[in-house]
Amino acid sequence: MSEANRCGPVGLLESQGVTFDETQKALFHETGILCLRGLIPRNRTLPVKERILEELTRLRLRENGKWQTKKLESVSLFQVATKIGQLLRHHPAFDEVIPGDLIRALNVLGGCELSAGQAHPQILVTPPQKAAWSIPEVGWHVDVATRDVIPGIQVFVLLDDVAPHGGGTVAIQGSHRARDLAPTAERVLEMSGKAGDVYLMDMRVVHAPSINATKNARMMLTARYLNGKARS
Ligand SMILES: O=C(O)CCC(=O)C(=O)O
Repeated sequence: MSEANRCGPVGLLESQGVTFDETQKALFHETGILCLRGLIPRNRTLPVKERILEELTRLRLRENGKWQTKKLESVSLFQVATKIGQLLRHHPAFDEVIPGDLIRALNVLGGCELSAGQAHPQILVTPPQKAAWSIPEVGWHVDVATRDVIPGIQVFVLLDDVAPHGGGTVAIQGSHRARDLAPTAERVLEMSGKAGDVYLMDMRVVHAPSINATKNARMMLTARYLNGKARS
């Protein structure tokens, strides 16, 4: 498995804005993915995690701090996060997580003007699944079909620590250039790390949900920023 730690130096949330150095730009163009460790402070991720836990309690997916996942039993392991995402109510705190400075810096990284693809970010939650982790055999996809120019950049924020095999989104490095790359252990990058870490992904990169084989819920937030000039 490709170590997420290898995907780039710590990102900088400077008062004058987020900047990418040449190494980070080269890594993004080569692999289609860039990791910015510790970009977002905990005082932005923690309130969102708390709102999600409240929502899960309202939905009776959690009771007295324990998961109640019986009602999800008919849902495939790889569809659980999508199902929970549909049930969760939006909270304004979700809109406050991704800093404006990062969104502006995406234009530089993508080399084009990007704009939000959705009204609000999407929440990705996977409860512990009591299943063995392996590289997924199903679920690999791209969200847009455009191949010739970068169609957009998807931002993934870890709202809580996500351990390896803890349900983080998996992505095939280099698949923005060659879509048919097989998901081998060397190529597949698991979006794991600490709360506040951010992954940026060229939207041509083939990616998939993965099993959460740990005892902690996977909590991430994602938003897509689209290149208006790209056509599917
Ligand atoms: O991590 C996941 O649950 C899947 C995320 C995904 O496929 C997407 O956001 O397009």
